[in-house]
Amino acid sequence: MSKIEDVKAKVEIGKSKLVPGLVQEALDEGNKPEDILQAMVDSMSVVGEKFSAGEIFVPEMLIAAKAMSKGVDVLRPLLAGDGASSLGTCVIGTVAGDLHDIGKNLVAMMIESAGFTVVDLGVDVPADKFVAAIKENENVTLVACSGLLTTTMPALKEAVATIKASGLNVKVIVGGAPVTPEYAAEIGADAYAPDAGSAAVKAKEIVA
Ligand code: B1M
Repeated sequence: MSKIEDVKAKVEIGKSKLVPGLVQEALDEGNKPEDILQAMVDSMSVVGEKFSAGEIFVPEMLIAAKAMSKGVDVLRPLLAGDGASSLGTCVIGTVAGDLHDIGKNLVAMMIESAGFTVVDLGVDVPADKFVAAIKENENVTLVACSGLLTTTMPALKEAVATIKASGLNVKVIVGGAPVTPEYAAEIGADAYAPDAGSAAVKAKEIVA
């Protein structure tokens, strides 16, 4: 088994203590950080499929997510760029009722590397907390809202509507597995991105 396959296998079974060392070994073997990250994202897809099939349950999903987060910590300095910020501040969070944060954290990392200062509100963020954060922080140009559940898509809609209704001059980008470009347009977001890399590209475009 290659080191990268080993990382994938250990994330799937939630070996949090082993994953950081294996990620480092995969890097030392010359694997690209992007490829190691993709292997861990693939692990989470397998975990999701097993959950859907009733082969594993919430605790197993949770420990796999923890293992991936530990692996991402090792990659962060290699993926995050120099963080020189000139595009203003991005307020980011996962919408109300939704506790998924791995994708949101990757989006935050890539947006930061694109040149934004990032204020991360975490998960389960009510719509009015996004608005409060825009007011409380300096030079907020962008709000990024993540949603991973079909049941929290209405919360995404409410977040965008509340931010827009506030009249504050910010752009809003949305994304997450159940979100489509059509839904993003329908709820009045300024942009949609399917993954963290394209979220950073779109973020720069809409703020420019
Ligand atoms: Co949950 N979960 N989960 N879960 N979970 C999913 C999402 C699910 C698809 C699993 C499944 O059934 N196959 C399913 C949702 C089904 C649906 O709504 N259609 C699901 C469910 C049902 C649930 C619970 C309801 C289970 C239960 O309790 N019965 C529950 C809900 C809790 C809640 O939020 N209120 C729940 C709980 C959890 C855990 C807490 C145990 C854990 C999350 C831990 C954590 O995040 N710290 C968890 C996990 C780990 C998953 C899976 C397995 C993995 C998610 C993940 O991290 N993926 C997931 C299955 C799957 O995704 N295949 C699943 C890796 C990550 C890199 O991808 O988050 O998609 P993702 O992010 C991508 C893109 O979506 C995009 O870029 C990212 C990277 O490129 N993106 C953006 C994300 N945000 C963006 C924002 C943008 C742009 C792009 O702009 C702002």
